[in-house]
Amino acid sequence: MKTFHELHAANINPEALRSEIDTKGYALIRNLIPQDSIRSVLADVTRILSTENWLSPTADPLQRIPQHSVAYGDPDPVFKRVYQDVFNLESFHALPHQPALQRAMKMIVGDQLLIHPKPIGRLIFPNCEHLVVHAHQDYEFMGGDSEFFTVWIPLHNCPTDMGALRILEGSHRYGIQHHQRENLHVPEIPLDRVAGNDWVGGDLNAGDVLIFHSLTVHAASPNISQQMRLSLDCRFQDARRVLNPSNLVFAGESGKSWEKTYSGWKSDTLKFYWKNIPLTFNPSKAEIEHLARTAEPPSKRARYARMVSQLA
Ligand SMILES: O=C(O)CCC(=O)C(=O)O
Repeated sequence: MKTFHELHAANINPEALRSEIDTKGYALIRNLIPQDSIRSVLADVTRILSTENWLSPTADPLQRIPQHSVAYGDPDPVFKRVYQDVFNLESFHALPHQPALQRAMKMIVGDQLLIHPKPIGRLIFPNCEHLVVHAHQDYEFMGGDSEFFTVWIPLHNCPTDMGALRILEGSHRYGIQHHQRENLHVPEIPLDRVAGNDWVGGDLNAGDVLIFHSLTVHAASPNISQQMRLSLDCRFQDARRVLNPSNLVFAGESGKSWEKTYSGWKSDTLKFYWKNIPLTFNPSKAEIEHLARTAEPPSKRARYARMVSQLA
């Protein structure tokens, strides 16, 4: 695998960043986020994993050594419960708003930056082939306007063999690629059909960020180390571009809500921050209201009804 081309935080500027993403589909910025911001999220997440007995009691939780024979992943109900505690962390939501990251993202999308409010945390046990995320484009999952960007942030030094993300360079230039769903698995692009140049990868360290276009094909490397890989990925766009409103709400049946998420937070600053930004939705509120009355089967109507009530 070819090694990532890298930029250094001290030298970034809008032209360099945009040219990197236009030509390669990604930009790797080394040392962008201060170590203490990353470490506080890592400490909060590993505290939860430790309390849940996922981590070895004889090692420092920050080392992320799994308790013997424990390995969970989505959609296991135990995983979902613990993941919810991680998702509810105030520090987890604050990380995408970190000032140096916001500055870099404004260089790419402009001053009217919208930070999507639902970052995803990855709690990846080692040596679990079935939990490895395969090749896909984020646009397939997020919808809206394809001009959005994902930022992948490791919460610790993450060598390739600990499951770091890899990128198919130049793949954003081939438009929307065909995703296939095998059995009940998440849709993925079959490797014999994927369009792009070389796969690129390498070690990603605490403080580094890997930014890529919504159409850039990417995949996780298998975690063949002895430690869990913990990372966060979040999405950014120009607030004037359309947004799929499912990126703001909890449309599923889980009973998640922003009120529950916020219940233990100390500060109000980031609560519902997007409600103060004028946004254009696709599908629109009127279309979702219509779907809440007409969609088939009834489970879809219920899903749209939950969206309507949360967008009110
Ligand atoms: O971290 C992973 O395992 C997958 C991340 C990913 O697919 C993404 O950031 O879109």
